[in-house]
Amino acid sequence: MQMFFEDQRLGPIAEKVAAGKRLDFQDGVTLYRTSDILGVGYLANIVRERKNGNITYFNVNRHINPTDVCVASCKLCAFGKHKKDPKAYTWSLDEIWHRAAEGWTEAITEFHIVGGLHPELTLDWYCEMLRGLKKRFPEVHLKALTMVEVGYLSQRAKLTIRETLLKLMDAGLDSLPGGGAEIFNERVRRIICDHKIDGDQWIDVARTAHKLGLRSNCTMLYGHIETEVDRVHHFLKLRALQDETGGFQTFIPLAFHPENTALHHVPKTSGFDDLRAIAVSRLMLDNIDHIKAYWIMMSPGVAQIALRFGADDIDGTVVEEKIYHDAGATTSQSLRRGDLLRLIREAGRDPVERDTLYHPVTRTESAFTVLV
Ligand code: V47
Repeated sequence: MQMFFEDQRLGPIAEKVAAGKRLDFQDGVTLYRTSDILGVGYLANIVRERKNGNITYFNVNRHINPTDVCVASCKLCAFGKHKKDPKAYTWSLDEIWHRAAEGWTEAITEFHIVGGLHPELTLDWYCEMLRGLKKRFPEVHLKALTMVEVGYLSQRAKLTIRETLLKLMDAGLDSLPGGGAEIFNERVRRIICDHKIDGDQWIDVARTAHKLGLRSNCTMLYGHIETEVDRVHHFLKLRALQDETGGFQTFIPLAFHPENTALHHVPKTSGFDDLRAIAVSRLMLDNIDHIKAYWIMMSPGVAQIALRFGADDIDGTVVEEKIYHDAGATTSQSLRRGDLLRLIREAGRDPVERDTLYHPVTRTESAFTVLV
């Protein structure tokens, strides 16, 4: 491949990309350290178009956060509250089912349900919540509970991860979101989220879920106290599990938002950091089909540019978002389907509405059907 890069070190990486060869640890570090962001983006775009052509996926979803009460007190988080905090909330099951119905007008295909580690809500309570949602909204996919929540529920119910997941699946769980992975490096993890399951346990929960046939997403939280080396190791761990199970659908790089957290002195990530996170993940995670530019986190404007830097998914309508807005996000809480279509088309990509498992969704005037 005849390419000229501002940074000569990208030449050998470009050769590998052209030949479809796997990049190694050192390549990842080089991609993070070069200032040739256009070169990195160019290479990531080659892989993105090879995997997903000109398509950009989006979905019509609604986030539901049943409680912000959390025993973990992670330094990285502004959402979790102590149960005695006057600002803390926990919705009743009726409230959750009622809120799920708000936003129904746009024919939602996915509920994305995550929350704090509540010391009193039981596994049976979560099962009832899922059962109630499935009964009321049988066509809606329930993408619920991070690996961290599953780990906590299993510990409290004194069940194995497998038994816990089987109960949740029986109640209606369809897949798992990618949160809680943060950074697998234990030194960093002990500082930013020391009461959560460790990195190996996160991987174990994901492995167990995938072996039961559940698909999940995966994430990496960047822009706090981690190094570029920690980030590349994080990618390699996710890539190794994906080689084993093939259960990850989408990777979502998550930029740390410092406001109202114990790490409020850390500067916010820049546009350069956010585009690079998309591009390097696209290049390193060669066995994960999709890279998501989560517009809530990086703003619709930067997410749109990310569609030319490796991302092929822009997330969805969201409707109500708490985790990033508690930590100072200034983006809106929701976008309409038409806004997502416009953003994607303006970036020169072809929008495809998907369900959670990446089947295209077609809409008629009154209803919608999922094409397999
Ligand atoms: O698990 C918490 C992170 C995650 C902060 O799977 C923070 O499709 C930045 O996982 N600054 C939740 N990040 C979000 C998440 C997600 C989002 C969109 C789509 C999907 C998906 C998953 O947000 C948490 C944690 O890793 N987080 N606090 C913060 N202050």
